Amino acid sequence: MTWLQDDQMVTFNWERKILHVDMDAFYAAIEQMDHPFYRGQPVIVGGDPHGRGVVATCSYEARKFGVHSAMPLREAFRKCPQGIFVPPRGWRYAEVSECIMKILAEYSPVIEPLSLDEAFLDLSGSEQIFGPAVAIARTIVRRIKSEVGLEASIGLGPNKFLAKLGSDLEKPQGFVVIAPENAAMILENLPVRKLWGVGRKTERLLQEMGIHTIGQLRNVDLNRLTAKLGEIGTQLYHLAHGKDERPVIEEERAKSIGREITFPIDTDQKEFLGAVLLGLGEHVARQLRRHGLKGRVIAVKIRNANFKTMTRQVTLSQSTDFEERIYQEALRLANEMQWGFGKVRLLGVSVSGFNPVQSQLGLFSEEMSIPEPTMEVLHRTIDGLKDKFGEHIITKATILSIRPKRAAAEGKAPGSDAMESQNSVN
Ligand code: DCP
Ligand code: MG
Repeated sequence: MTWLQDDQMVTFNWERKILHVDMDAFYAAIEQMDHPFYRGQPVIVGGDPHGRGVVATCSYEARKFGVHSAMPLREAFRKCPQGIFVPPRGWRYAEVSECIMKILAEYSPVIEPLSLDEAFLDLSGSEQIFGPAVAIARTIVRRIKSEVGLEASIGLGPNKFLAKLGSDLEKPQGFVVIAPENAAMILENLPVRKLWGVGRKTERLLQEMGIHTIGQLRNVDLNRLTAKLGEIGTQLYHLAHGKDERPVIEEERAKSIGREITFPIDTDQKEFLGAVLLGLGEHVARQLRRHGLKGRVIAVKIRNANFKTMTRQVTLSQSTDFEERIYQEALRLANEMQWGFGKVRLLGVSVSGFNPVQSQLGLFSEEMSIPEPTMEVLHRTIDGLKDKFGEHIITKATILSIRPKRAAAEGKAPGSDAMESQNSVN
C-alpha cells in the first residue's frame, strides 16, 4: 500500500497535520540493540518462561511463531521454545524513551506522549520553520535510527485517529500518510475494531447489527447506532467518516513510577512479604531519583490468590524519593489491607503526584532521625555505586535475607530468579 511517492516535495493543504510515532517492538528492540547476540533472534520480554507472568512484547522474529504481548509466558514458551526470554528492564526503556521524546520535542512544542514508545505531535505550526510535515516525519525517523539506534513507524494525518491508524498499518518501519481525501478508501474494508474505543464488547454489539467493517458503519443510520450504543455511537460514526477533532494535548511525561512482582507460589509469610515490599520501595525510589522526580502519593497493590485486587494509597504532606519513607508508608498500607486477606499472589508499589525535585530541603526531616541532606548524600553515593558496579552491589540485609541462597551468592535481586517482576512508568 502506498499513498505517497515523492514525499519530500509534497505540501498538503490540511487544516491540521498530526504525526503519530510508534516504536517497533520497543522493549525487544532495545534488548537487541544492547545485546548484539540477540539481533535477528526471537526475543521475548517478560521474564521466566516457566513462571506465571505474561509477555510484555517480543521481537518481530518471535511474532512469526504466534507470540504476542499479554500472552502467558508459558504459552509463549510452548510456541517458541528456542526464544530468548529476558526480564523487563524498565529503567532502560524509560531512558531510551527520554532520548526519543527529546528528538520529537525539537519539532513541535505540542507533543503528547501516550506511553514510553509512542507520541502524537501537532506539526501544523512547524512547517514554516522545518518545511513540509512529510519531510519532518522522514527526518524524525532517520534521527531516531541514527541517534538512538531504533526503528519507528509513522502515521501522518489530518487528525489523531488517522495518524494513529496510519502508524499501525504497515509496521514495522511503516511510513503512512493518510490525506483526508484518501481516508474513506483506506477505512472502507478495515474491521471496526480498528476504530478508537471499540473493544471486544462494542465489536460484538456492532456485529449483532451486521456491522463488521468501518465502511459498513459509515452507511448506518446515526439514530440506529446511538439507540444501540449510546453516546459512543456518535463518536464512532464520526471516526468512521475519518473525522476527529480531539486536540494534541501536552501532558506531564510520567504520571507514576512503580514496580510489581508476581510470586511463583502464593504466600502469606509476613516477614517475606515485608522484605519484598522493602525491595520494591528501594527500586521505585531509585527510579524516581534517576528521573529527578519526587512524589507525594504512595500506593500499594495486592492481588490475592483468588485474583481479588486491592489498592490503597496515601498522600504525604511532602514529596519524597526516599525508599525509607516509601517503605514505611507502603508497609502501613499493606497492614491496613490485612495483606489481601489471605495468600498474596502479586505485590506492587508505586509513587505518583510528582513535583519537580526541589533542592531547598528542610534541614531535618520530620519523620526520620537522619538529617535529609545526609540521606540525600547517602542515596546519591549508593546510586553511584549501583550505576558503576550493577544494581545488586549493595542492598539492605532484610532484602538479602529473602533471596534464594544461590541467587544471593550470584548477586541477583529478589525477583530476578524466582519471581516475575514488572516495572511500570505510566
Ligand atoms: N507493553 C507491555 N504490555 C503490553 C503491551 C505493551 O508491557 N500488553 C510494552 C512493551 C512494548 C511497549 O509497551 O514494547 C510498547 O507497546 P506497543 O503496543 O507499541 O508494542 P511494541 O512497540 O512492542 O510493538 P509494535 O509497536 O511494533 O507492535
Ligand atoms: Mg510500539
